Amino acid sequence: MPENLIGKDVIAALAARAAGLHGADGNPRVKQVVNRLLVDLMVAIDELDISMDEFWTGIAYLTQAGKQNEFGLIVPGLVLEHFLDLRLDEAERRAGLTGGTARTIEGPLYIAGAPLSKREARLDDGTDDGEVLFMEGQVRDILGKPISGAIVDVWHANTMGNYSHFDPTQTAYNLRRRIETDEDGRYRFRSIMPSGYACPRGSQTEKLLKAMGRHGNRPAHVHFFITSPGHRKLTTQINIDGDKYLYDDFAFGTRSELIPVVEHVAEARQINQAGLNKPFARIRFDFTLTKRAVAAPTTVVNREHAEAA
Ligand code: MBD
Ligand code: FE
Repeated sequence: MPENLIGKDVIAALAARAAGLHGADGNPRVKQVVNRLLVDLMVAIDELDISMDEFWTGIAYLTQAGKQNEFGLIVPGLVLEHFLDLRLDEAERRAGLTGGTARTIEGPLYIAGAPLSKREARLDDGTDDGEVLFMEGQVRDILGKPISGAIVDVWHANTMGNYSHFDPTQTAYNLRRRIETDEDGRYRFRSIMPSGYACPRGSQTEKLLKAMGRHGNRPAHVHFFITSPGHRKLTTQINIDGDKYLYDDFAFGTRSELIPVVEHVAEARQINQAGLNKPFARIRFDFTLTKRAVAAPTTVVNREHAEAA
């Protein structure tokens, strides 16, 4: 069939009717968004000459993706979560909000309610024989003043690239903690070096990426939410330097400001001092929060988050 079978005016009229634009009832914002998306979709179908089979293949794909709870994975894989970050970055820049630690995507694997402790925590349950990782730093405001009582909510994968809760073989809240900074704004934790995540074999996400000629791997990383009253919530990650996928992240989350130096400590005295009997890794990373501001869109995102049983 030839493309462009339907006039743009006809498409506009159909979308307006389907989105209820002619009535006063319903939610105006939903109507506005649905109308626009319908117009764009019908124009795409018409201009790309999308066949009935192609269309229904797409619907079957999305139906299965929903059943398997994969939209949270498809969104970053199709760069949309990073795109939302870029928009927020630009809105902040225009509002004159600068100087904070770079944000990057939350991803789909956060769960709420991790154990809370003061100043320090151990994240791993001791069952994963990965390289021991000590990470520490300070949370400060943009003037350099330490922020005490900030919450560092940290989560990461194990040496298989899997996250507790989503991986039923791990204990509840393994590699997930909330740490309250001390009087000097400091936090510190012991954990294990994570491995990069890979989209599940046979998943809808993997099928889509394959069809694009892409892979579904992320470099090793550690996620953070940093919160403090009076400051903007920061959602970010650090990436582990040297990872093969450092600049080839399927989720587009890597930012050059978020790749700290990883010290590999092999000196006997330091190993002893750390209470260990083998070499370990150390990362120092400070977070800078900007002040809460009315001029910029909020950084608090209301997303559905599971909680461990
Ligand atoms: C992850 O661990 C992640 O951080 C993202 C963004 C997507 C999939 C898995
Ligand atoms: Fe992750």
